[in-house]
Amino acid sequence: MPAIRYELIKTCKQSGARLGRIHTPHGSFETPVFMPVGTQATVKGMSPDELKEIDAHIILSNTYHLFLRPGSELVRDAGGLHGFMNWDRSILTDSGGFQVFSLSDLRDITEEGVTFRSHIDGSKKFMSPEISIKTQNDLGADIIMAFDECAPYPCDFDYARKSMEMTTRWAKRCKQAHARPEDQALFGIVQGSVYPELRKESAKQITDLDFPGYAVGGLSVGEPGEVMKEMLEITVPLLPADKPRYLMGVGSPDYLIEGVIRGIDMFDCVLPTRIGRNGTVFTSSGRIIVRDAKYARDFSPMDPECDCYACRNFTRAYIRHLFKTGEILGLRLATWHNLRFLINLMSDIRQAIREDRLLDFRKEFFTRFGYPL
Ligand code: PRF
Ligand code: ZN
Repeated sequence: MPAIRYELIKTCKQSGARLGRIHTPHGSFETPVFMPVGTQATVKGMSPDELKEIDAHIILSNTYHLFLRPGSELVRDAGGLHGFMNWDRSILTDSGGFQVFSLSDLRDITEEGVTFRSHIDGSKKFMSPEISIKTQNDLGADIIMAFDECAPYPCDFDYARKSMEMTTRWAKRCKQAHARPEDQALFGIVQGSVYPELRKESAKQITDLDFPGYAVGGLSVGEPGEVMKEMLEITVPLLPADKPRYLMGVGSPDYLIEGVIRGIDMFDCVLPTRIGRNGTVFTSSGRIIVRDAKYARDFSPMDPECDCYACRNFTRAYIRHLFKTGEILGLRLATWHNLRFLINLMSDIRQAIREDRLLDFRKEFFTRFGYPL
């Protein structure tokens, strides 16, 4: 038995977007889905019960961070990530193939793997496809990711080609090293930077390896939005229709919608939690900085149209006060609301797919939110 099953429920007649359902050993959820990020085995500021209250069904955690601290054997002995953090729904772990490039310094990349310095204490560490998979087997997430190289942007063609080809060889090694295929689904990752022919070649090489799901990596790393959309249009049609497709590191409302329209089923991003902690929140008419002086006497909720605990119970004026006084509850409420906002958005997107009107939905949402059409 494979670890997960993807069920394609329908495609939107207006946009081609997919409505589906993923079944994992820890439950099932509808797609397109947004996965809140819990880097350190916790979604910052949110308890597992609170995550359930906002209807989160799958969260993401990071191999890189847990490998450095507390170490994967400790997590394994605590009952895996599920037991350690007391989250009994689905989990996906990223492989470290992005964080090792974005967070650590003094990286030395070879065919064997990556030598880097820990961002915590500066000590020298080594990560390879085999070590990433062993670590992810210990962590025990339902979905695990191949160890890839996310090429920087910009990046010349020659570097991007060599990097993409090495990512394919690493993906093969990941598949070989995977010790729990029956209860953990290993996803392959397409790379190729912003070069159409490399994207196509990568999609071919990675799908030839036959993974139970595929991610599009290497995007949302600083390239123009038009380029990201073009890369999705080239890549996604080359991925098999009977497997889930995951766009890594995307979570702004406009790109969630654009990604879904181009056939993506899964997303993750630190954006809602990160901006929430510094006092920026999504509303149905765009982002606001609730810390701003102009909200000092605003006794309306963060978003009058939102059904979350924070919006049902507290005002902008109060939440601003919590931020100004450095109270913990401020970041918690802003985080709570931002996550609920994106989870509601995905639910609205799924409803629009059901009713074959996702392009109309995009137009309405962009107009209300203040994005250019
Ligand atoms: N690879 C991995 N994780 C990622 C990315 C990637 O390319 C990205 C790129 N946006 C985010 N997270 N393994
Ligand atoms: Zn809210």
